[in-house]
Amino acid sequence: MEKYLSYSQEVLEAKEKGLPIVALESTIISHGMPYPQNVQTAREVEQIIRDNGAVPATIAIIDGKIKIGLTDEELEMFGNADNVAKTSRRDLGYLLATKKLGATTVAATMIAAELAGIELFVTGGIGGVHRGAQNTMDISADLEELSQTNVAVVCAGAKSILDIGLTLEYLETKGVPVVGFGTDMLPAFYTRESEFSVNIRLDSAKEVADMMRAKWDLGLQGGSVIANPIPKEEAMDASFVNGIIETALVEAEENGIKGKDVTPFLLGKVKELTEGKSLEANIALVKNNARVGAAIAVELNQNK
Ligand code: PSU
Ligand code: MN
Repeated sequence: MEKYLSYSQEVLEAKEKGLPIVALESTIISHGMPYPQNVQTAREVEQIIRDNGAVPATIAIIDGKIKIGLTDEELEMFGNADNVAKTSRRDLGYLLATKKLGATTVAATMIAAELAGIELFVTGGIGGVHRGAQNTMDISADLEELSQTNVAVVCAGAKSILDIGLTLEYLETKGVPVVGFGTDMLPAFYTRESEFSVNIRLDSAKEVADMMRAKWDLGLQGGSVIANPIPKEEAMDASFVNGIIETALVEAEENGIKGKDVTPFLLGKVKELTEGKSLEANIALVKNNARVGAAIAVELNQNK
């Protein structure tokens, strides 16, 4: 793997010392948030992870290597450059071979984290089954990855640009545990609740780590969705944000947006139509996930 993996100094030292490590994705930086809030958030999230006893490893594809841990200049580059490819499972080989810049999605970050021996990954939102997927077949590769790659993913639930019910059905079929962290209801990213309940509720980092360890000890492949609700003060009004999402979906349809461009288009539209309120919520929930994720990584390091 040395041919393809390259660690930052900080992550390398953490590995040598056996410290808990938290993986972070780079698509959220390059395609999920605008500049400069993307870079600032990425830095703050890394610091929150350090402050909570773990070591951050932001993952991206640079110059034929999967980088595990980015320098400050690299973070800046990913936040600012326009030649960065959104990278999922299918793209990894191509981008490494051609030495292009790639920002890793949840799926690709999970693959990289597993290769690097990292068991926990923090992000904002995962991809899922899109509304209308009965016809479009637009189902994120993130869901397949969750079923086969051994990394626990902390997120703020599934957002209603997706069909949340079908996303849960898909995860159930694939045997992926969906955990409500301190909640009985699946959070819907911008809001603390959706109309869907989870069937596993856990209230502490240790309980999550013990669940993952038992699953992996049994040899059951795959990760889990640890759904952590956005903090109360930052949550958006459900009918307001859902109305805006409906508008964004219509615009995506009218503009013929397809494939990997769908999710970034919808996120951008929602940000525009909420006049930035969705971006504030997004930043707050990622930071909140970083706190919870670091705590779980610490526990996973103890029950190895
Ligand atoms: N949801 C968000 N922000 C994001 C993404 C999803 O709230 O940045 C990104 C993640 O990288 C996720 C990807 O893995 O979008 C899913 O893309 P797709 O739906 O094309 O699989
Ligand atoms: Mn898709």
